[in-house]
Amino acid sequence: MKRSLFHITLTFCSTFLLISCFNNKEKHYENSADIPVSREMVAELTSPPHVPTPVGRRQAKKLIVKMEILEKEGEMTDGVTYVYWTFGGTVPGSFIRTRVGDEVEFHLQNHPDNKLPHNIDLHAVTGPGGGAESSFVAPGHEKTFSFKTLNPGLYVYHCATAPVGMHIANGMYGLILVEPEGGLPIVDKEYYIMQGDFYTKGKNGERGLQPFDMQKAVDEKADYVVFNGSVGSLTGDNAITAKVGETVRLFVGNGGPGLVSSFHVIGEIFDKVHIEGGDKINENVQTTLIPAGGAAIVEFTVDVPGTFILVDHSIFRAFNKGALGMLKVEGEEDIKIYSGELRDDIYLPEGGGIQEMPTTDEIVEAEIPAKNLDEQMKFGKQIYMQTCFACHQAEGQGVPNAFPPLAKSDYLNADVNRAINAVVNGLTGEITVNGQKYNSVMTRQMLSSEEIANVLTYVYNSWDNNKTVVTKAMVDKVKNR
Ligand code: HEC
Ligand SMILES: [Cu+2]
Repeated sequence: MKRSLFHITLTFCSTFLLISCFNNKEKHYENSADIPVSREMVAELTSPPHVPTPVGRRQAKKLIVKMEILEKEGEMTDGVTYVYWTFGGTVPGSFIRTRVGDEVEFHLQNHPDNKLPHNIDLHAVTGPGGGAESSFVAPGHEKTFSFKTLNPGLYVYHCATAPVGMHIANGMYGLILVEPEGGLPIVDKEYYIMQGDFYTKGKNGERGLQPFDMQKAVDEKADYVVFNGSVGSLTGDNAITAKVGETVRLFVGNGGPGLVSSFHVIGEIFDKVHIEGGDKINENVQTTLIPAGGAAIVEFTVDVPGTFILVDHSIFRAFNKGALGMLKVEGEEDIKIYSGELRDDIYLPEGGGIQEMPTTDEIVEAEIPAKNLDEQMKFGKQIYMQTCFACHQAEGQGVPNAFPPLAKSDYLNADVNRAINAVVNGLTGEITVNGQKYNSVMTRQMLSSEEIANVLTYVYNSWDNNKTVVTKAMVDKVKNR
Protein backbone atom coordinates (compact mmCIF):
# COMPACT_ATOMS: atom_id res chain seq x y z
CA MET A 1 0.00 0.00 0.00
CA LYS A 2 1.08 3.51 -0.74
CA ARG A 3 1.33 6.05 2.04
CA SER A 4 1.88 9.77 2.12
CA LEU A 5 5.35 9.25 3.54
CA PHE A 6 6.18 7.34 0.39
CA HIS A 7 5.06 10.32 -1.72
CA ILE A 8 7.11 12.72 0.33
CA THR A 9 10.15 10.49 -0.06
CA LEU A 10 9.57 10.32 -3.80
CA THR A 11 9.16 14.08 -4.15
CA PHE A 12 12.25 14.60 -2.07
CA CYS A 13 14.19 12.15 -4.19
CA SER A 14 13.18 13.70 -7.51
CA THR A 15 14.00 17.20 -6.24
CA PHE A 16 17.34 15.89 -5.18
CA LEU A 17 17.85 14.29 -8.59
CA LEU A 18 16.91 17.56 -10.36
CA ILE A 19 19.45 19.52 -8.36
CA SER A 20 22.08 16.92 -8.93
CA CYS A 21 21.38 16.99 -12.67
CA PHE A 22 22.04 20.73 -12.76
CA ASN A 23 25.27 20.32 -10.87
CA ASN A 24 26.36 17.35 -12.85
CA LYS A 25 27.94 18.11 -16.21
CA GLU A 26 27.58 14.51 -17.36
CA LYS A 27 26.44 14.32 -20.93
CA HIS A 28 23.35 12.34 -21.79
CA TYR A 29 23.97 9.72 -24.44
CA GLU A 30 21.20 8.71 -26.85
CA ASN A 31 23.01 5.47 -27.57
CA SER A 32 24.21 3.51 -24.54
CA ALA A 33 27.04 2.10 -26.65
CA ASP A 34 28.61 5.60 -26.67
CA ILE A 35 28.73 5.96 -22.87
CA PRO A 36 32.43 6.19 -21.98
CA VAL A 37 33.81 4.18 -19.06
CA SER A 38 36.08 5.65 -16.45
CA ARG A 39 38.36 3.44 -14.36
CA GLU A 40 37.76 -0.17 -13.38
CA MET A 41 36.16 -1.81 -10.40
CA VAL A 42 35.66 -5.36 -9.14
CA ALA A 43 31.96 -6.16 -8.93
CA GLU A 44 30.44 -7.01 -5.57
CA LEU A 45 28.64 -10.33 -5.90
CA THR A 46 26.11 -11.51 -3.32
CA SER A 47 24.35 -14.75 -2.58
CA PRO A 48 20.55 -14.86 -2.27
CA PRO A 49 18.49 -13.32 -0.72
CA HIS A 50 20.96 -10.42 -0.61
CA VAL A 51 21.78 -7.91 -3.33
CA PRO A 52 24.86 -5.72 -3.83
CA THR A 53 24.94 -1.99 -3.02
CA PRO A 54 22.90 0.15 -5.44
CA VAL A 55 24.93 1.83 -8.24
CA GLY A 56 23.57 5.24 -7.23
CA ARG A 57 25.05 8.03 -9.31
CA ARG A 58 28.35 6.38 -10.18
CA GLN A 59 29.77 6.75 -13.69
CA ALA A 60 29.89 3.81 -16.07
CA LYS A 61 32.95 1.67 -15.35
CA LYS A 62 34.89 -1.30 -16.53
CA LEU A 63 33.32 -3.80 -14.14
CA ILE A 64 35.22 -7.00 -13.41
CA VAL A 65 33.01 -9.98 -12.56
CA LYS A 66 34.62 -13.16 -11.26
CA MET A 67 32.16 -16.01 -11.18
CA GLU A 68 33.16 -19.46 -9.98
CA ILE A 69 31.20 -22.55 -10.99
CA LEU A 70 30.87 -25.16 -8.24
CA GLU A 71 29.17 -28.56 -8.44
CA LYS A 72 28.18 -29.45 -4.91
CA GLU A 73 25.80 -31.49 -2.83
CA GLY A 74 23.18 -29.55 -0.92
CA GLU A 75 19.94 -30.09 0.97
CA MET A 76 16.68 -29.89 -0.99
CA THR A 77 14.58 -30.44 2.11
CA ASP A 78 14.90 -32.39 5.38
CA GLY A 79 16.66 -35.67 4.64
CA VAL A 80 16.78 -35.10 0.88
CA THR A 81 20.03 -34.12 -0.81
CA TYR A 82 20.76 -33.13 -4.38
CA VAL A 83 23.89 -32.42 -6.42
CA TYR A 84 23.47 -28.80 -7.44
CA TRP A 85 25.46 -27.19 -10.22
CA THR A 86 25.95 -23.55 -9.24
CA PHE A 87 27.25 -20.16 -10.27
CA GLY A 88 29.11 -19.00 -7.16
CA GLY A 89 28.08 -21.85 -4.85
CA THR A 90 24.40 -20.97 -4.45
CA VAL A 91 21.08 -21.48 -6.22
CA PRO A 92 20.27 -19.04 -7.68
CA GLY A 93 23.80 -17.89 -8.53
CA SER A 94 25.46 -14.72 -7.28
CA PHE A 95 23.56 -11.48 -7.96
CA ILE A 96 25.38 -9.12 -10.35
CA ARG A 97 24.57 -5.39 -10.18
CA THR A 98 25.64 -3.09 -13.02
CA ARG A 99 24.54 0.19 -14.59
CA VAL A 100 23.83 0.97 -18.19
CA GLY A 101 27.04 1.70 -20.13
CA ASP A 102 29.25 -0.50 -17.93
CA GLU A 103 31.81 -2.56 -19.76
CA VAL A 104 31.64 -5.91 -17.99
CA GLU A 105 34.77 -8.05 -18.11
CA PHE A 106 33.41 -11.48 -17.23
CA HIS A 107 35.69 -14.19 -15.84
CA LEU A 108 34.01 -17.59 -15.74
CA GLN A 109 35.98 -20.03 -13.60
CA ASN A 110 35.23 -23.76 -13.61
CA HIS A 111 36.55 -25.28 -10.37
CA PRO A 112 39.05 -28.13 -10.93
CA ASP A 113 36.97 -30.50 -8.76
CA ASN A 114 33.98 -30.11 -11.09
CA LYS A 115 33.12 -32.89 -13.49
CA LEU A 116 31.60 -31.02 -16.41
CA PRO A 117 32.25 -28.18 -18.80
CA HIS A 118 29.83 -25.23 -18.48
CA ASN A 119 29.25 -21.77 -19.93
CA ILE A 120 27.02 -18.74 -19.35
CA ASP A 121 24.29 -17.04 -21.38
CA LEU A 122 23.41 -13.66 -19.85
CA HIS A 123 20.18 -12.18 -21.15
CA ALA A 124 21.72 -8.73 -20.53
CA VAL A 125 24.29 -9.36 -23.27
CA THR A 126 23.88 -8.21 -26.85
CA GLY A 127 25.91 -10.79 -28.76
CA PRO A 128 25.80 -14.39 -30.00
CA GLY A 129 24.52 -16.83 -27.39
CA GLY A 130 24.50 -14.06 -24.77
CA GLY A 131 28.14 -14.93 -24.11
CA ALA A 132 27.66 -18.70 -24.23
CA GLU A 133 29.91 -19.21 -27.23
CA SER A 134 32.82 -17.31 -25.69
CA SER A 135 32.53 -18.73 -22.21
CA PHE A 136 32.48 -22.53 -22.70
CA VAL A 137 34.92 -23.65 -20.01
CA ALA A 138 36.31 -27.04 -18.92
CA PRO A 139 36.98 -27.96 -15.27
CA GLY A 140 40.17 -26.28 -14.04
CA HIS A 141 39.96 -23.50 -16.62
CA GLU A 142 38.87 -19.85 -16.73
CA LYS A 143 37.33 -18.06 -19.72
CA THR A 144 37.15 -14.29 -20.12
CA PHE A 145 34.89 -12.23 -22.36
CA SER A 146 33.55 -8.74 -22.21
CA PHE A 147 30.28 -6.95 -23.04
CA LYS A 148 28.67 -3.54 -22.72
CA THR A 149 25.34 -3.22 -20.90
CA LEU A 150 23.10 -1.44 -23.41
CA ASN A 151 19.60 -1.85 -21.93
CA PRO A 152 18.52 -1.23 -18.34
CA GLY A 153 16.48 -4.00 -16.71
CA LEU A 154 16.56 -7.16 -14.63
CA TYR A 155 17.91 -10.11 -16.59
CA VAL A 156 18.31 -13.85 -16.09
CA TYR A 157 21.60 -15.61 -16.73
CA HIS A 158 21.97 -19.36 -17.06
CA CYS A 159 24.22 -22.14 -18.26
CA ALA A 160 23.70 -23.10 -21.90
CA THR A 161 25.81 -26.24 -22.16
CA ALA A 162 24.20 -29.37 -23.62
CA PRO A 163 22.00 -30.84 -22.35
CA VAL A 164 20.89 -27.28 -21.55
CA GLY A 165 17.72 -28.27 -19.73
CA MET A 166 19.68 -30.48 -17.36
CA HIS A 167 22.21 -27.76 -16.49
CA ILE A 168 19.38 -25.32 -15.74
CA ALA A 169 17.40 -27.95 -13.83
CA ASN A 170 20.42 -28.53 -11.58
CA GLY A 171 20.43 -24.86 -10.53
CA MET A 172 22.57 -23.04 -13.07
CA TYR A 173 20.78 -19.68 -13.19
CA GLY A 174 20.80 -16.27 -11.51
CA LEU A 175 20.03 -12.57 -12.03
CA ILE A 176 21.97 -9.60 -13.38
CA LEU A 177 20.53 -6.13 -12.82
CA VAL A 178 21.35 -3.26 -15.17
CA GLU A 179 20.33 -0.04 -13.45
CA PRO A 180 19.45 3.06 -15.46
CA GLU A 181 21.68 6.12 -15.35
CA GLY A 182 21.38 7.61 -11.84
CA GLY A 183 20.18 4.27 -10.44
CA LEU A 184 16.77 2.99 -9.38
CA PRO A 185 15.02 5.09 -6.70
CA ILE A 186 16.39 4.23 -3.26
CA VAL A 187 14.15 2.00 -1.12
CA ASP A 188 14.49 0.64 2.43
CA LYS A 189 14.92 -3.07 1.77
CA GLU A 190 15.95 -5.04 -1.29
CA TYR A 191 15.96 -8.83 -1.70
CA TYR A 192 16.84 -11.43 -4.33
CA ILE A 193 14.44 -14.31 -4.93
CA MET A 194 14.42 -16.83 -7.74
CA GLN A 195 12.06 -19.68 -8.42
CA GLY A 196 13.14 -23.00 -9.92
CA ASP A 197 11.61 -26.40 -10.59
CA PHE A 198 13.46 -29.63 -9.73
CA TYR A 199 13.00 -33.18 -10.99
CA THR A 200 14.18 -36.05 -8.82
CA LYS A 201 14.22 -39.80 -9.22
CA GLY A 202 12.23 -40.22 -5.99
CA LYS A 203 8.94 -38.53 -5.19
CA ASN A 204 8.73 -35.29 -3.20
CA GLY A 205 10.06 -36.06 0.27
CA GLU A 206 11.68 -39.40 -0.58
CA ARG A 207 14.89 -39.49 1.43
CA GLY A 208 18.52 -39.79 0.44
CA LEU A 209 20.59 -38.36 -2.40
CA GLN A 210 18.18 -37.84 -5.24
CA PRO A 211 19.49 -37.92 -8.79
CA PHE A 212 18.08 -35.74 -11.56
CA ASP A 213 15.26 -37.38 -13.55
CA MET A 214 15.44 -36.51 -17.24
CA GLN A 215 12.06 -38.01 -18.15
CA LYS A 216 10.15 -36.07 -15.47
CA ALA A 217 11.94 -32.91 -16.62
CA VAL A 218 10.90 -33.51 -20.22
CA ASP A 219 7.32 -34.09 -19.01
CA GLU A 220 7.55 -30.95 -16.81
CA LYS A 221 6.38 -33.00 -13.81
CA ALA A 222 8.30 -31.24 -11.06
CA ASP A 223 8.82 -32.89 -7.66
CA TYR A 224 9.98 -29.63 -6.11
CA VAL A 225 9.14 -26.05 -7.02
CA VAL A 226 11.11 -23.77 -4.74
CA PHE A 227 12.42 -20.28 -4.11
CA ASN A 228 16.19 -19.94 -3.79
CA GLY A 229 17.12 -23.54 -4.47
CA SER A 230 15.52 -25.48 -1.63
CA VAL A 231 12.42 -25.94 0.48
CA GLY A 232 12.51 -23.55 3.44
CA SER A 233 15.24 -21.25 2.12
CA LEU A 234 12.99 -18.27 2.93
CA THR A 235 10.95 -19.54 5.88
CA GLY A 236 11.37 -19.51 9.66
CA ASP A 237 14.78 -18.11 10.58
CA ASN A 238 15.57 -17.64 6.89
CA ALA A 239 12.58 -15.31 6.34
CA ILE A 240 13.25 -11.89 4.83
CA THR A 241 12.35 -8.98 7.08
CA ALA A 242 11.12 -5.39 7.08
CA LYS A 243 9.67 -2.81 9.45
CA VAL A 244 6.26 -1.21 9.23
CA GLY A 245 6.46 1.84 6.96
CA GLU A 246 9.38 0.56 4.92
CA THR A 247 9.36 0.11 1.18
CA VAL A 248 10.48 -3.32 0.02
CA ARG A 249 11.82 -4.10 -3.43
CA LEU A 250 12.03 -7.71 -4.55
CA PHE A 251 14.12 -8.74 -7.52
CA VAL A 252 12.26 -11.87 -8.56
CA GLY A 253 13.47 -14.23 -11.25
CA ASN A 254 12.38 -17.58 -12.59
CA GLY A 255 15.08 -20.00 -13.71
CA GLY A 256 12.60 -22.66 -14.74
CA PRO A 257 13.61 -24.82 -16.55
CA GLY A 258 9.99 -25.72 -17.17
CA LEU A 259 7.41 -23.81 -15.18
CA VAL A 260 6.03 -20.27 -15.30
CA SER A 261 5.53 -18.54 -11.94
CA SER A 262 2.45 -16.70 -10.70
CA PHE A 263 4.25 -14.67 -8.05
CA HIS A 264 2.09 -13.42 -5.19
CA VAL A 265 2.58 -12.17 -1.65
CA ILE A 266 -0.33 -13.15 0.56
CA GLY A 267 -1.67 -10.04 2.30
CA GLU A 268 0.15 -7.47 0.18
CA ILE A 269 -0.52 -5.57 -3.02
CA PHE A 270 2.41 -4.64 -5.22
CA ASP A 271 2.43 -0.83 -5.48
CA LYS A 272 4.67 -1.14 -8.52
CA VAL A 273 5.78 -3.93 -10.81
CA HIS A 274 8.46 -3.50 -13.44
CA ILE A 275 6.74 -5.89 -15.81
CA GLU A 276 9.07 -8.66 -17.01
CA GLY A 277 11.97 -6.70 -15.50
CA GLY A 278 11.73 -3.95 -18.13
CA ASP A 279 10.92 -0.23 -18.08
CA LYS A 280 7.15 -0.51 -18.05
CA ILE A 281 5.67 -0.07 -14.58
CA ASN A 282 2.28 -1.42 -13.66
CA GLU A 283 0.65 -0.32 -10.40
CA ASN A 284 -1.59 -2.03 -7.85
CA VAL A 285 -0.93 -5.62 -8.86
CA GLN A 286 -1.99 -8.74 -6.93
CA THR A 287 -0.08 -11.46 -8.80
CA THR A 288 2.57 -11.02 -11.45
CA LEU A 289 3.53 -13.56 -14.05
CA ILE A 290 7.22 -14.40 -14.26
CA PRO A 291 8.14 -16.44 -17.31
CA ALA A 292 10.77 -19.16 -17.25
CA GLY A 293 13.96 -17.31 -18.13
CA GLY A 294 12.39 -14.00 -17.10
CA ALA A 295 12.15 -11.66 -14.12
CA ALA A 296 10.16 -8.86 -12.49
CA ILE A 297 10.90 -6.12 -9.98
CA VAL A 298 8.10 -5.70 -7.44
CA GLU A 299 7.83 -2.91 -4.86
CA PHE A 300 5.48 -2.32 -1.99
CA THR A 301 5.34 -0.47 1.30
CA VAL A 302 4.50 -2.59 4.31
CA ASP A 303 1.81 -1.00 6.48
CA VAL A 304 1.05 -3.58 9.12
CA PRO A 305 3.09 -6.12 11.08
CA GLY A 306 2.87 -9.88 10.55
CA THR A 307 4.12 -12.68 8.40
CA PHE A 308 3.44 -12.29 4.71
CA ILE A 309 3.72 -15.44 2.65
CA LEU A 310 5.43 -15.42 -0.74
CA VAL A 311 4.00 -18.03 -3.07
CA ASP A 312 3.70 -19.26 -6.59
CA HIS A 313 -0.09 -18.97 -6.74
CA SER A 314 -0.26 -22.21 -8.72
CA ILE A 315 -1.01 -23.16 -5.20
CA PHE A 316 -0.15 -26.85 -4.91
CA ARG A 317 3.39 -25.82 -5.76
CA ALA A 318 3.40 -23.57 -2.69
CA PHE A 319 1.92 -25.95 -0.15
CA ASN A 320 3.04 -29.28 -1.54
CA LYS A 321 6.21 -28.68 -3.53
CA GLY A 322 8.01 -25.94 -1.59
CA ALA A 323 7.35 -22.64 -3.44
CA LEU A 324 6.73 -20.75 -0.23
CA GLY A 325 8.69 -17.99 1.49
CA MET A 326 8.08 -15.53 4.31
CA LEU A 327 8.43 -11.81 4.81
CA LYS A 328 8.31 -10.97 8.51
CA VAL A 329 7.27 -7.42 9.26
CA GLU A 330 7.75 -5.88 12.70
CA GLY A 331 6.16 -2.73 14.06
CA GLU A 332 3.00 -1.12 15.32
CA GLU A 333 -0.40 -2.49 14.45
CA ASP A 334 -2.61 -0.15 12.46
CA ILE A 335 -6.18 -1.17 13.08
CA LYS A 336 -7.45 1.31 10.49
CA ILE A 337 -5.68 -0.77 7.82
CA TYR A 338 -6.13 -4.19 9.34
CA SER A 339 -8.07 -4.97 12.45
CA GLY A 340 -7.97 -8.73 12.34
CA GLU A 341 -6.12 -11.13 14.52
CA LEU A 342 -2.70 -11.58 12.94
CA ARG A 343 -0.63 -14.51 14.06
CA ASP A 344 2.96 -15.35 13.16
CA ASP A 345 3.40 -18.43 10.98
CA ILE A 346 -0.34 -18.76 10.46
CA TYR A 347 0.16 -20.89 7.35
CA LEU A 348 2.83 -23.16 8.79
CA PRO A 349 0.62 -26.13 9.76
CA GLU A 350 -0.14 -26.91 6.13
CA GLY A 351 2.76 -25.05 4.61
CA GLY A 352 5.90 -27.02 5.35
CA GLY A 353 5.91 -28.27 1.81
CA ILE A 354 7.30 -31.54 3.02
CA GLN A 355 5.41 -34.77 2.81
CA GLU A 356 6.80 -37.20 5.33
CA MET A 357 7.71 -40.49 3.76
CA PRO A 358 8.86 -43.72 5.35
CA THR A 359 12.59 -43.51 5.60
CA THR A 360 15.04 -45.90 4.02
CA ASP A 361 18.20 -44.11 5.05
CA GLU A 362 21.29 -45.79 3.72
CA ILE A 363 24.26 -46.06 6.05
CA VAL A 364 27.30 -44.27 4.70
CA GLU A 365 30.14 -46.78 4.62
CA ALA A 366 33.68 -46.00 5.58
CA GLU A 367 36.34 -46.62 2.95
CA ILE A 368 37.15 -50.22 3.65
CA PRO A 369 37.89 -52.84 0.98
CA ALA A 370 34.86 -54.80 -0.16
CA LYS A 371 34.87 -58.37 1.15
CA ASN A 372 32.59 -59.94 -1.43
CA LEU A 373 30.44 -59.24 -4.48
CA ASP A 374 27.54 -57.99 -2.36
CA GLU A 375 29.75 -55.36 -0.78
CA GLN A 376 31.31 -54.44 -4.10
CA MET A 377 27.80 -53.84 -5.44
CA LYS A 378 26.82 -51.76 -2.42
CA PHE A 379 29.94 -49.58 -2.40
CA GLY A 380 29.92 -49.39 -6.20
CA LYS A 381 26.37 -48.12 -6.25
CA GLN A 382 27.25 -45.33 -3.82
CA ILE A 383 30.11 -44.20 -6.04
CA TYR A 384 27.90 -44.45 -9.10
CA MET A 385 25.25 -42.23 -7.49
CA GLN A 386 27.85 -39.67 -6.43
CA THR A 387 29.97 -39.63 -9.56
CA CYS A 388 28.58 -41.24 -12.71
CA PHE A 389 24.84 -40.69 -12.52
CA ALA A 390 25.04 -36.96 -13.34
CA CYS A 391 25.94 -37.95 -16.89
CA HIS A 392 25.02 -41.61 -17.38
CA GLN A 393 21.77 -41.28 -15.35
CA ALA A 394 20.43 -43.35 -12.49
CA GLU A 395 19.49 -46.43 -14.53
CA GLY A 396 22.53 -46.19 -16.79
CA GLN A 397 20.29 -45.07 -19.64
CA GLY A 398 22.44 -42.05 -20.58
CA VAL A 399 21.15 -38.89 -22.30
CA PRO A 400 20.53 -39.03 -26.06
CA ASN A 401 23.26 -37.30 -28.10
CA ALA A 402 25.22 -36.33 -25.00
CA PHE A 403 26.09 -39.22 -22.68
CA PRO A 404 26.21 -42.85 -23.88
CA PRO A 405 24.24 -45.51 -22.03
CA LEU A 406 25.97 -47.92 -19.68
CA ALA A 407 22.86 -50.11 -19.54
CA LYS A 408 23.22 -53.03 -22.00
CA SER A 409 26.17 -51.16 -23.59
CA ASP A 410 27.91 -53.22 -26.29
CA TYR A 411 30.94 -50.92 -25.95
CA LEU A 412 31.21 -51.66 -22.24
CA ASN A 413 30.59 -55.38 -22.50
CA ALA A 414 33.08 -55.95 -25.33
CA ASP A 415 36.25 -54.96 -23.48
CA VAL A 416 36.70 -54.58 -19.72
CA ASN A 417 40.20 -53.09 -19.90
CA ARG A 418 38.93 -50.41 -22.29
CA ALA A 419 36.15 -49.55 -19.81
CA ILE A 420 38.63 -49.40 -16.90
CA ASN A 421 40.85 -47.18 -19.01
CA ALA A 422 37.92 -44.80 -19.72
CA VAL A 423 37.34 -44.27 -16.01
CA VAL A 424 41.06 -44.07 -15.12
CA ASN A 425 42.19 -41.76 -17.93
CA GLY A 426 38.99 -40.25 -19.34
CA LEU A 427 37.65 -40.77 -22.85
CA THR A 428 37.38 -38.48 -25.88
CA GLY A 429 36.81 -38.87 -29.59
CA GLU A 430 34.14 -40.66 -31.57
CA ILE A 431 32.83 -43.94 -30.17
CA THR A 432 29.81 -46.02 -31.13
CA VAL A 433 27.58 -47.41 -28.40
CA ASN A 434 24.64 -49.61 -29.39
CA GLY A 435 24.71 -48.21 -32.92
CA GLN A 436 24.68 -44.55 -31.82
CA LYS A 437 27.71 -42.33 -32.38
CA TYR A 438 28.99 -40.15 -29.53
CA ASN A 439 31.77 -37.63 -29.84
CA SER A 440 32.21 -35.93 -26.54
CA VAL A 441 34.46 -35.77 -23.51
CA MET A 442 34.41 -37.83 -20.35
CA THR A 443 36.86 -36.28 -17.91
CA ARG A 444 39.05 -38.68 -15.94
CA GLN A 445 37.35 -39.70 -12.72
CA MET A 446 39.37 -39.04 -9.57
CA LEU A 447 38.74 -42.38 -7.85
CA SER A 448 40.96 -44.94 -6.12
CA SER A 449 41.57 -48.34 -7.77
CA GLU A 450 39.32 -49.93 -5.16
CA GLU A 451 36.54 -47.47 -5.97
CA ILE A 452 36.90 -47.96 -9.71
CA ALA A 453 36.75 -51.74 -9.25
CA ASN A 454 33.56 -51.39 -7.21
CA VAL A 455 31.79 -48.93 -9.47
CA LEU A 456 32.54 -50.92 -12.62
CA THR A 457 31.48 -54.14 -10.92
CA TYR A 458 28.23 -52.41 -10.04
CA VAL A 459 27.79 -51.24 -13.64
CA TYR A 460 28.66 -54.67 -15.11
CA ASN A 461 26.24 -56.42 -12.74
CA SER A 462 23.32 -54.07 -13.38
CA TRP A 463 20.96 -53.29 -16.25
CA ASP A 464 21.49 -56.48 -18.33
CA ASN A 465 25.25 -56.14 -18.60
CA ASN A 466 27.56 -59.18 -18.75
CA LYS A 467 28.26 -59.57 -15.00
CA THR A 468 32.02 -59.08 -15.14
CA VAL A 469 33.60 -58.72 -11.70
CA VAL A 470 36.32 -56.07 -11.73
CA THR A 471 39.07 -56.35 -9.11
CA LYS A 472 41.51 -53.79 -7.73
CA ALA A 473 44.34 -55.81 -9.34
CA MET A 474 42.73 -55.43 -12.78
CA VAL A 475 42.46 -51.65 -12.32
CA ASP A 476 46.07 -51.41 -11.08
CA LYS A 477 47.23 -53.34 -14.14
CA VAL A 478 45.58 -50.81 -16.49
CA LYS A 479 46.96 -47.91 -14.42
CA ASN A 480 50.51 -49.26 -14.69
CA ARG A 481 50.35 -50.06 -18.37
C1 HEC B 1 30.98 -35.57 -16.99
C2 HEC B 1 30.06 -36.56 -17.48
C3 HEC B 1 30.50 -38.00 -17.22
C4 HEC B 1 30.73 -38.61 -16.01
C5 HEC B 1 30.65 -37.97 -14.63
C6 HEC B 1 31.06 -39.96 -16.32
N1 HEC B 1 31.03 -40.18 -17.67
FE1 HEC B 1 31.40 -41.93 -18.61
N2 HEC B 1 31.19 -41.00 -20.41
C7 HEC B 1 30.88 -39.69 -20.59
C8 HEC B 1 30.92 -39.37 -21.99
C9 HEC B 1 30.61 -38.02 -22.62
C10 HEC B 1 31.31 -40.53 -22.65
C11 HEC B 1 31.56 -40.69 -24.15
C12 HEC B 1 32.95 -40.13 -24.49
C13 HEC B 1 33.24 -40.03 -25.96
O1 HEC B 1 32.36 -39.62 -26.72
O2 HEC B 1 34.38 -40.36 -26.35
C14 HEC B 1 31.45 -41.56 -21.62
C15 HEC B 1 31.77 -42.88 -21.87
C16 HEC B 1 31.83 -43.87 -20.90
C17 HEC B 1 32.05 -45.27 -21.16
C18 HEC B 1 32.20 -45.94 -22.52
C19 HEC B 1 30.94 -45.86 -23.33
C20 HEC B 1 29.78 -46.71 -22.85
O3 HEC B 1 28.65 -46.20 -22.82
O4 HEC B 1 29.96 -47.88 -22.49
C21 HEC B 1 32.06 -45.92 -19.95
C22 HEC B 1 32.24 -47.41 -19.70
C23 HEC B 1 31.86 -44.89 -18.94
N3 HEC B 1 31.72 -43.69 -19.56
C24 HEC B 1 31.80 -45.17 -17.58
C25 HEC B 1 31.67 -44.19 -16.60
C26 HEC B 1 31.70 -44.46 -15.18
C27 HEC B 1 31.80 -45.84 -14.54
C28 HEC B 1 31.60 -43.25 -14.55
C29 HEC B 1 31.64 -42.98 -13.06
C30 HEC B 1 32.80 -43.45 -12.36
C31 HEC B 1 31.48 -42.25 -15.59
N4 HEC B 1 31.54 -42.84 -16.80
C32 HEC B 1 31.33 -40.90 -15.34
C33 HEC B 1 30.55 -38.77 -19.60
C34 HEC B 1 30.70 -39.00 -18.25
CU1 LIG C 1 26.41 -25.92 -16.89
